[in-house]
Amino acid sequence: MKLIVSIVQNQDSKRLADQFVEKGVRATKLSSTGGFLRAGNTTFLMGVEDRKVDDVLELIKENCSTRSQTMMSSPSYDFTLESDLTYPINVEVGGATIFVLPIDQFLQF
Ligand code: 2BA
Repeated sequence: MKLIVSIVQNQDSKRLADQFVEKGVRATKLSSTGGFLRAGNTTFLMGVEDRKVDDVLELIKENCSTRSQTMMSSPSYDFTLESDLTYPINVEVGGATIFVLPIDQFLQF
């Protein structure tokens, strides 16, 4: 059995959660925040039998899109002439960031 941790954009999370229910994939949905953009995203935790891991990864791939997001550059504090100027930068946010981990034990009481 594996633990799949999948960080997805909020825009994709409802559709993905619906797909998990429809396909019988058990998942826990957590509200999370990206460390870089400081914007909300969604983290799914899934305990998945080894033989189903590829199917779940495919399901995530099909339901999550890469998007471009604009953020303002951090203000500079070096007091040069341009110091107060911030400017927009485009950041490509992936459809899903996924970790697949081995599980030692899976228990339910
Ligand atoms: P954020 O940390 O908010 O990052 C959003 C996007 O900003 C990233 O998209 C990446 O394109 C860019 N980015 C992140 N850190 C950067 C940096 N130091 N310099 C320049 N650009 C940077 P993704 O890579 O698709 O990541 C989407 C979200 O997945 C991340 O949101 C974070 O919540 C999570 N994530 C990505 N890689 C991770 C990792 N190695 N460990 C834990 N969480 C991760």
